[in-house]
Amino acid sequence: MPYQILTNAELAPWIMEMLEAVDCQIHLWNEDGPNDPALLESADGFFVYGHPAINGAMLDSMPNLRVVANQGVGVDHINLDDAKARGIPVGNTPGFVDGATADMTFALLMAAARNIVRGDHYARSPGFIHYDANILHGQEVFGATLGIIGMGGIGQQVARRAAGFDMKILYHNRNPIPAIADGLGATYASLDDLLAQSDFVTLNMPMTPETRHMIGRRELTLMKPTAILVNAARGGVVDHDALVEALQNSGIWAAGLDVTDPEPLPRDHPLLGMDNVVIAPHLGSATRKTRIGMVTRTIENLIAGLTGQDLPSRVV
Ligand code: 8YV
Repeated sequence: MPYQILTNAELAPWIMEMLEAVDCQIHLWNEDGPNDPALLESADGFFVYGHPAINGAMLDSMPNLRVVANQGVGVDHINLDDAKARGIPVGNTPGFVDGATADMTFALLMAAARNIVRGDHYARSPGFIHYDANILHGQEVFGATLGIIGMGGIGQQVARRAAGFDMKILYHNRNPIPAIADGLGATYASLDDLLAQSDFVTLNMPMTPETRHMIGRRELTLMKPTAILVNAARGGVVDHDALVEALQNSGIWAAGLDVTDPEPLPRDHPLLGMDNVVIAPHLGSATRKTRIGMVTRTIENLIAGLTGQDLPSRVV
C-alpha cells in the first residue's frame, strides 16, 4: 500500500515523479476546506509547498499523520509548538537555499543601487535618443558598508559575495558568532549602529515573533538617506507602512524586495507604484539546481518520518 501524502498545491510533474518513485501517492488538501474526512483519515504524511498555515487544528484533522515535510527553510507558517505537542516531526531544507538566496539578495542590492530596472525601462523607451552621462546616478556598491541582519547560512553567503566587492561588512545576529564572522571579515554591531553606519542593509534572518517588524519607523529613521534596504527574508520582518513612508520621504534611497507582507501585495499597494523599489515575486531559491536540492531533502524528510527514522533536517 503506497504512502498517502497530502499536499496543499498542485506539484510540478517532476516532483510528482520523484514522490511516486518512493511509493508516495499524492492528494490535494484544500487549505480553505472542506476536505474529505476519508482523505484526512488516510494521510500518512504532509508535503508543505509554499506557506499554508499548519496548526494544531489542521494536524488534529489528520489523526494518522506521521510527518510534516516543508519544502523550504523558513517554517514561520507552521506552528511548531502544536506539531511538537502532537509528536509530529517537522522537516525543512536548511543549507540548500543559502547560495541561491544570497545571489538573489545581491541581485536586488545591485539592481536597486545601479538603477537596473529604471535604466531598462528608459533604454527601451522612445526617450532614449542620446547618451547622457548625467542621468540615473546610482549608489556605489564597491567599497561601501554592508550591514547583514541575520548571519545564518544565507547571511554568511551574502558576506562572501560582499567581500568580492571590497565592502566593509557589519552584521547583527541574536548572538555574535566571531568564530565564523572573523573569517568572513564581518564585524558585529548592535542593530542601531549597523543601521546608522550601513550604505546597504540586507535582511537575511528567519521570521519569528522576535523578528516581526524588526525594521519599523524607528529603525528606518536611523538609516542613511542614501541607504538601500534589501529584504530576502520574509515580508513580515519589515513594517510596510513605515517602509512606504521612508521611501516616499527620502528617509532611505531605495529598497530591493524579494518578499512582502502580504505576499503578493494588493495590486494597488503604494510600493508597486514606486520607481525606487525593485521587487521580485519571492525568487530567492528559484533556480533549477536549488529547487532539486530542496525537493530531494523534503522527500528524504518525508520518507524518514514515514519509516520512523530521524529526519535528516528536523526542526522539531
Ligand atoms: C521557498 C523560502 O521557495 O526556503 C524558504 O524559506 O522562502 C523559499 O526558498 C518557499 O519557502 C516556498 O517553499
